[in-house]
Amino acid sequence: MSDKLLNGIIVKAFGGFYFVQVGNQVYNCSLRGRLKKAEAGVLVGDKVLMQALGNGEGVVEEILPRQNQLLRPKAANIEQAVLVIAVRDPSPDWMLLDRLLVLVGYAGIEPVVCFNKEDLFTDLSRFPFDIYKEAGFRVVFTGIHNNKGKEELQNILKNKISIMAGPSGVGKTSILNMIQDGLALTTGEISNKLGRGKHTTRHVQLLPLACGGWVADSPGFSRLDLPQDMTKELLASYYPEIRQVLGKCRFDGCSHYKEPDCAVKKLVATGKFNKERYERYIMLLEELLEREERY
Ligand SMILES: Nc1nc2c(ncn2[C@@H]2O[C@H](COP(=O)(O)OP(=O)(O)O)[C@@H](O)[C@H]2O)c(=O)[nH]1
Ligand SMILES: [Mg+2]
Ligand SMILES: [Zn+2]
Repeated sequence: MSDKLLNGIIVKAFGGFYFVQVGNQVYNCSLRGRLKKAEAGVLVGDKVLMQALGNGEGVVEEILPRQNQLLRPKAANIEQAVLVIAVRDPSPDWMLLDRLLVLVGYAGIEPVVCFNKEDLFTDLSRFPFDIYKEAGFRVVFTGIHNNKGKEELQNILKNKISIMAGPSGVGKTSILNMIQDGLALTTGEISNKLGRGKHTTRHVQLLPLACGGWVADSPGFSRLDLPQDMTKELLASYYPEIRQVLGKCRFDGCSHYKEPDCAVKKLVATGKFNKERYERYIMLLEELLEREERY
């Protein structure tokens, strides 16, 4: 037993126990009493100070300030979200992708667009997949049967705390298996403690990567609301296509919808902002406008 506090990160929370990783070791910790009353709770991803008690056990003494906090799934300090969409089976839900890009931007998390099941591409043309890269997003194509994009994704995940997100069936869990030789804790005691085998994605857990960093799987979902305090200015700010012509519309508060002389609509007309993606922007905007009317 030592009085020295260790810096760690909560990689899993389960049944009142908190699994804290310090270097290559994971401690099974309880919380110091006053932390149990903390309003937002203690979350996976929280950086903590802990006291080791021996036997691989410990006590979490302090939660360090959070960089951000996610509600669904519940996690803290997520830096990057890998938004996974299958090129086929299930067919791409572009509305969901655009919505996720907005939600991730709102949460202050860096998005990465991952088009999986690359082997199922039939069309040689990658349109409309390429419009995301052209818009300025980081895009990776993956395929689990030929390790397509494996190294690229490992590099993207390196030294960051990331989460996989996207509808179910697109291959989020398969992709994690593909990159698992990059997962640090694949054998031995620690991985048993983390219960990787049984891990169904209801509880978030951070899987440590051999190259440094962590990645969390997450359950699939199909419907997410825009946050209550989202504004039309904020919404527009998550579109790199709109950002590039910011301030060039005739009206200052232009929502790039029904206003005349709109620089964004000019981009759409000249094909520089994909028309379908613009139309999905309008759907999200209308969602916000309807909400304003209701209150
Ligand atoms: N053809 C093909 N199938 C894949 C690929 N990735 C995943 N799958 C399959 O898609 C199905 C759903 O995968 P899963 O990882 O469970 O998706 P999740 O719900 O997003 O976690 C499984 O049958 C996988 O074998 C891929 O790159 N190519
Ligand atoms: Mg899964
Ligand atoms: Zn405009």
